[in-house]
Amino acid sequence: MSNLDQAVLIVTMKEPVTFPTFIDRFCVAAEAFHIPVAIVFNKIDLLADGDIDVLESFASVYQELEYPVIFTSAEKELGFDDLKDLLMDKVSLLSGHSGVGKSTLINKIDNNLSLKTGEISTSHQTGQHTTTFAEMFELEFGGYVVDTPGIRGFGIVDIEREELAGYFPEMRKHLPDCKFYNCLHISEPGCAVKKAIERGEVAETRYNSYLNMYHENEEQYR
Ligand SMILES: Nc1nc2c(ncn2[C@@H]2O[C@H](COP(=O)(O)OP(=O)(O)OP(=O)(O)O)[C@@H](O)[C@H]2O)c(=O)[nH]1
Ligand SMILES: [Mg+2]
Ligand SMILES: [Zn+2]
Repeated sequence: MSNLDQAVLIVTMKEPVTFPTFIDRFCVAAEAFHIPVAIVFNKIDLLADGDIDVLESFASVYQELEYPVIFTSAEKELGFDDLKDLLMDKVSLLSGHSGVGKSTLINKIDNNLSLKTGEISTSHQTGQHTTTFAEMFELEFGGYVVDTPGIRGFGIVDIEREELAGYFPEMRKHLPDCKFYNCLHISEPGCAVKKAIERGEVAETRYNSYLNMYHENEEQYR
């Protein structure tokens, strides 16, 4: 087996909902392991025009971070050229919550494959954990994908509080400018990360994810 070239996170705004914090946790974990991340927004057929605008502005945060971002609908077969370009001749791990359409996307971009897929539960609008173990498949157009079971949530990521901001690339570049070398970017004076947020160079949603992970780690140390 070859090494992994990239981790492709499949996310959906609806059925099921993928929250920004989840995306950022995934990005941080991948940064920690030095695995390149790409983000696929699937099920765009479920979105009304207004939702598409919201999605595009949300997705631009990740595009600015230079993560490849693509938009797909497995249902309507949209964005497949971009998806094939992303996966071609690479070894990719496909990841994301249950029900976002990981297995369906693989089936649809390679007609030789017929992985098991499952309906979304109508009561909870979530997937039903159809894929139960990770498995690698060769793609007819070149490359390999690893289909994986849906991630329920991340446990505590094993990163020291002092190092956490370093795994957010847009925060990382401001760290040398914080007044205190041990700044945690919470309420310290002269914090360069906070200033970057005010200038719009660090997205609020990303900083919220930082805080969320920071506080979770803090509880762990108590
Ligand atoms: N409307 C719509 N439905 C989709 C799309 N992609 C997948 N689905 C549906 O979503 C449901 C779940 O798809 P799966 O491919 O089983 O999802 P999964 O991510 O592999 O889920 P797990 O194996 O449980 O982790 C199925 O009913 C698919 O038909 C899409 O782009 N649009
Ligand atoms: Mg699956
Ligand atoms: Zn700071």
